[in-house]
Amino acid sequence: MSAASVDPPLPYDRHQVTPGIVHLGVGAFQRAHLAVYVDDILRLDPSWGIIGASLRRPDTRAALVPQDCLYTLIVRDDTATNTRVIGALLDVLDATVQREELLAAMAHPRTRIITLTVTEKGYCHDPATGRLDPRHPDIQHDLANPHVPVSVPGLIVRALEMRRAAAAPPLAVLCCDNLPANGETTARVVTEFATMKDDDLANYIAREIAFPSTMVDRIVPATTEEDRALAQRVAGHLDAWPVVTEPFTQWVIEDRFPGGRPPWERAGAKLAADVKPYEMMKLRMLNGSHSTLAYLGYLAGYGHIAEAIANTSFHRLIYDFMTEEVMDTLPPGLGDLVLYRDLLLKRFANTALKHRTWQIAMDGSQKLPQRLLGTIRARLARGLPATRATLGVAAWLRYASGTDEHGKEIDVRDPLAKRLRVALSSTSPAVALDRALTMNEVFGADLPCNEAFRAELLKQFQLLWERGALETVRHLLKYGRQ
Ligand code: CS2
Repeated sequence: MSAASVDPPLPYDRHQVTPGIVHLGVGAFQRAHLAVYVDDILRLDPSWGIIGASLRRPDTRAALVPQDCLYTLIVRDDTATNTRVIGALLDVLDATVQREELLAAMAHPRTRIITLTVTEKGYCHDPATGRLDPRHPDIQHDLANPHVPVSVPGLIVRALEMRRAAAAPPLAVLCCDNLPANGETTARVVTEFATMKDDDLANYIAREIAFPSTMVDRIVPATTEEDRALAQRVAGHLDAWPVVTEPFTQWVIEDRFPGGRPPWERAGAKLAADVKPYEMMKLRMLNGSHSTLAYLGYLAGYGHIAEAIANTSFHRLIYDFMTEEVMDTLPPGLGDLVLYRDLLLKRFANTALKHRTWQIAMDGSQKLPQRLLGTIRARLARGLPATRATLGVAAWLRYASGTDEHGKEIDVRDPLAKRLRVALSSTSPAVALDRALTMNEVFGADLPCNEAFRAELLKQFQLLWERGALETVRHLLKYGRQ
C-alpha cells in the first residue's frame, strides 16, 4: 500500500490534518482503538492527527512510514470481514534513534494530549501499590541521564520540563493501558519521578497537567503473516502492518482535558465524571477471564482463546467465575452485568480472531493484581470463597514455572520471569508457593499472610501439577461449586 498506488477513501482531506496528539507505544491495540476514534472525528476537526512513537523497536516505523503511515483495519467475526484504511497516524518515530524528535513533538505547543499504550510494565511501577519503583533499571538510567530518558516516566517528565521552559499550554496525559485508576497511576509515577529530580517541576505538573482515567476495550491480537495475506486478499493492497480486530469497541473517558480534546463522543466514546467503576468491571470481568483462560488454556494445549472457550469445561468455569465470583464485587450502576458477561463469552468465542493464549499470558506479574487479586481481596474481606479466581492465580504460577504439561519449555515473558522460575523450582509445591508469595510487588503485604488464600492457592496449584489444567477444572466443576 504505497501512497502512489492507493487512493484511500478517507472521509477527510489528509493534507489538512495536523498533529495534536503524541502517542507512545504504537502497537496493534492503539491502531485499532485510539487511532480509529481519532480517524472518526478528523472530518470534524483535522487538528488532532497523531504522531506515534515506538519506544523499543524499529520495525513499526520501518513498516509504516514507507506506506505514509496508512494501514488497513480489518474487523472480523464469524460472519463478516470488513476493511477500512486509517489515516489518523501522521508519523511514527523510533524512540531508540529519534529521542530528540520525540521529545520535541511532546513539548510542541500544538500537542495538547499525550496518549499512552505502553503495557502494564511500561510504567516502571510496583503493581501491588501502583507506586514508582525507584530501583527499576530504566528509572535508574533516567535519573543519571535525565536528558536522554528511556523510561515512560522519564520521557514524560523531560517533555514536561521542556514545555514548562517554553511556556507551552497545559495538556493532558491520557493512559490507555489496562491499569486500575490508570490516570491516577500515571500521575503518581510521573510525579514521583519528577519529585526525585526537582520539586518545582513536580508542582508545575500537579498544577498544569491533567491525567484523566479511561477504560479502553477492544480485542486486538498481534498482527501475523496470515493477517498480512488477509489484508491483501480482502482489501486488495499490500500492507506491511495491517491490524485485525473484532467489531466490538468501547471507550469511557474521564473528561479532564485542559488543552481541549477531540469530540470523541461523536465517535461513540462515553465521557464520564468517574471512570473507576467501568475500569473495575472491565479489568475483573474481561481481563480476569482472559488471563485465567490464557494460563489454563495454554497448559491444556490450546493455542488460541477461541479454542479454549469452545471447551465446555473451560466455558463453564469462566461463566461461573464471572457470575459467582466477580459480579457481586463490582459497584452498582454499571448496567446489566449478565448481558455484559454474555457478550464477553461471545467475544472470546470469535474464531475469526487468532488471539494467542501465549500472548495474553505475558507479563502476568504486572497484570494479575488488577485482574484477579482485587476480586480475591474483595471476597476474602467478606468471608467468601474465591476458588475460581484463585485457580487463575495458581495457573499463572504453574505456567511461570517454565515447563508445560509434557515437560516442554514454555517461553515465559515476564519482567519477573527469572525470579519466578527460581522461586517455583522447588519440587515441593508448598515450598514453591511460599517462595513465590514473598513477591510483595505482586501479592502485596496482605495476601501472603492470609491463611484462607494460601490454603486455596496451594490446593489448586497441587491439583494443576498432579492432574493437569483440564482435569483440575473438571474437578472444580464437580466438587468445588458453591
Ligand atoms: C488481554 C488484553 O493481552 C491481554 O492481556 O487481556 O489485551 C485484552 O484483549 C484487552 O484488554 C481487551 O480490551
